[in-house]
Amino acid sequence: MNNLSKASLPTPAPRSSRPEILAEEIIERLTYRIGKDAKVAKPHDWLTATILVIRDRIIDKWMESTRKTYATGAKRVYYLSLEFLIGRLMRDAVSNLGLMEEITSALTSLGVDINVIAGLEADAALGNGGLGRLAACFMESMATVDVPAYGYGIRYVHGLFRQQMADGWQVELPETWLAHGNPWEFERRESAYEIGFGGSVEFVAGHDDTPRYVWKPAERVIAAAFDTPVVGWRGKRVNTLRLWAAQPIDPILLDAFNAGDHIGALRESNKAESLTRVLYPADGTPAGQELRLRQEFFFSSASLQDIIRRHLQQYDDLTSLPDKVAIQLNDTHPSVSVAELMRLLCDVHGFEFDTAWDITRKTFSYTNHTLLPEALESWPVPLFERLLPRHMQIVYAINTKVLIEARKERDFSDVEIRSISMIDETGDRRLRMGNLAFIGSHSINGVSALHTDLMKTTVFADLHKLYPNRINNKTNGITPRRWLMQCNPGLTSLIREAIGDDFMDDAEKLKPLEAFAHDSAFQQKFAAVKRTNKIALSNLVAQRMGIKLDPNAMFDIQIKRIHEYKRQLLNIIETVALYDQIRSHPELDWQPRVKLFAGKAAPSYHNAKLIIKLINDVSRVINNDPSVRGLLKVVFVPNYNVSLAEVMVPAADLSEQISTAGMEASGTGNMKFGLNGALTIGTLDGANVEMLDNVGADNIFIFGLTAEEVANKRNDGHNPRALIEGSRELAQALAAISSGVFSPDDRTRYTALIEGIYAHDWFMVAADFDAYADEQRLVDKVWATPSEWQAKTIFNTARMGWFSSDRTIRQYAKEIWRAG
Ligand code: B1H
Repeated sequence: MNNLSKASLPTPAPRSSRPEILAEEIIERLTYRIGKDAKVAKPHDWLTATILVIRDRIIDKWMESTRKTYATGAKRVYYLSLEFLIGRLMRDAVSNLGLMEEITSALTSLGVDINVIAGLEADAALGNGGLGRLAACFMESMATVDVPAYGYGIRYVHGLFRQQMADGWQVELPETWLAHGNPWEFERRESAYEIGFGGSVEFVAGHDDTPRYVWKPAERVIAAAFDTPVVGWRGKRVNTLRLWAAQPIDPILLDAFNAGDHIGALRESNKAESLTRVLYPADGTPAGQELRLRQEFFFSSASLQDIIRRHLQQYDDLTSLPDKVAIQLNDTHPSVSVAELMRLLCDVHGFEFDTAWDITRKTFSYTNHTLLPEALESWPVPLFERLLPRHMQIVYAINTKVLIEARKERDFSDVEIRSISMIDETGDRRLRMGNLAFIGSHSINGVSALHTDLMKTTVFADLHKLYPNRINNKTNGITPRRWLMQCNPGLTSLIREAIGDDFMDDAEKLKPLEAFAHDSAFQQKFAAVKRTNKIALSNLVAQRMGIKLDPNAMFDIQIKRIHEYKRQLLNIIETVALYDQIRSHPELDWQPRVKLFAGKAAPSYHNAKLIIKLINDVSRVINNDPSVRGLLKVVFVPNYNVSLAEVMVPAADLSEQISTAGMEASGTGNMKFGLNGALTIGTLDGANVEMLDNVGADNIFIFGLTAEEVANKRNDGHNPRALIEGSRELAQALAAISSGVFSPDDRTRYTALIEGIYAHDWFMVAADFDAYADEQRLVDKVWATPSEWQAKTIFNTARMGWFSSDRTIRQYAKEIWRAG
């Protein structure tokens, strides 16, 4: 078709937002797309039909956004992440389009309750925890602040496992978010790329005699694109989340099939598809298996091929890549991209090594999310070389360049050279993905001020010395649309009544709420909203677990992945100590509390799973002990996910952010709670430090060792046994747990876990116990004076606006991407 006839194509009429029209369209989709008569349609059919109608409203803006990026020649940002923890999308899309009232009334006119169908939408759990949820918040904020951006990831058929409890133990079940289809996505059959693995590298003399290397992979699969539109606030811009699915080159080997080998005929096909079948549930401890490296390369290569194709289509020349493209690596998971871009530039597009290297470094930037040594990815060199022989060569070539520069020009010592090398030689040779990402990027950022400082003095100390201008900080944020406006409509209305709507476009405009902190009428309204949210959570707990909660009690919540450094163990030990005190001093004025926990443990993480069992064991004993008189309850809510967080966060009075200082890179749950008016009890770790700066020392409960003190203690020797013997409450709680008071069916179940605290206390549970317990009693004291508690609560909501991911994204755009 020529352009003339294209220009005269009819354009679709703009979509109406009148409820009558919306209702008509929902019926139309139900009938003609889903093939269901409204009279017999199931709730799921209504959900799909409604999403299809909403999707149409998004498409117009989507195309408009794409056209604008082309027309203005704007720089595009590509966010490469192995995880996008999206959750449900319907409420997000409707609310960002400003159609909540219209859609609700359209559905009501059809006899459908929007809350019922919204609750049926599958939770897209293509991520483990904070890192994946951050990527999802960033996608929404990039659309909101009008940055032309694409998210690239994997379309896992099975997201993070469903967690069930069997006798208090975690059991993992497969998650099937695509079971009812996915009405949000568009399969782009035209955007498919070949991805190779294995094989060999051949050397060919180019036409002008320059050496050329050609990778001849032994295996190949197809990467097929699935696009989901991401709508920004007020529908300003719609960006694309492009997820790759692996497909076989030959769907079936017909010869084998016809010869009677029906299984063998599908072997290749199954193997290809298994590549993107499941998300690794590692979180913090890298999976380390070949399939994971294959996933990393698969999505990196597909994304880069797509980026290059789009760039060449518009600009014709890859020299301008860094001016028009910024690629952000979300942790090291996509860092093989550095070598893959080098390969594409040199081997496919004919660039000289040095020119390609210059383009590469100017294009990439890398975000580090953890300092835990066991969490830093590295691959055995033989594995990497077998799977990606050409990339291995490129890595060695880059390493040579960097090490020679360090040695010859900068006179680095052997020790320093060893630590900047991409090859770790301390044991079996391994490729350090963090060093590859660092060396291949012009910007390396941490995710909180403290974490960034620690990066400079720990893992990346020597690389920082070599490249002193590259490390910078971008403190994490959360989207206030999902984490205030959508999850807490009651609080949102109350704030609008008090200070107007400005905060809805700029979360830092929550500040004027400060003026109401001591206003007792406003305090009461604020408390009433919290109470309503607590009742909603109580109903959920009653329905799912049959446990009755008192909404007048303090809801003290710790929700996050189960990890020793996050110290759910400290929380539950303190709970046991409190239980002992309540029973021995019934005459004291105890404040009723509900301790709520939720979170998943990596399936292979023994101690994390044991901690879940311990929480459930303690819960059973305390909840059934009449001498507690309802003053204390302990609840572990199963299957924590984004949707559950949306109910728990607005219902919290107290937020537990108690990681061992220096170990939580940022945390983002801490921000969600603060924004919704929970008070934080926490250590000086991650973004808690900046929360303290923002909300003020009077409005947060900080306790425990600092990161520096933890490091000193670990270096100088820490004697937990002596410490425990000096702390009566701690010693008794530990003895009770260790001796089987909570596990009469297996009295030694927790002996080894507790012995770890006596023996080395790596996570400083004993070291911080007294400070934590004392701080908890201070929390009780403040809680006992509701006007005091309420004032602090309001200050938290008023002062958390800085933690909007819009602020974070603006900083990335200005200081790293130079885009938007
Ligand atoms: C964070 C991870 C992570 N840091 C490895 N690192 C993974 C590491 O599957 N893996 O191999 C998965 C995830 N996740 C978190 O990132 C930090 O612990 C949080 O403190 C931080 O808030 C979050 C977002 O920056």
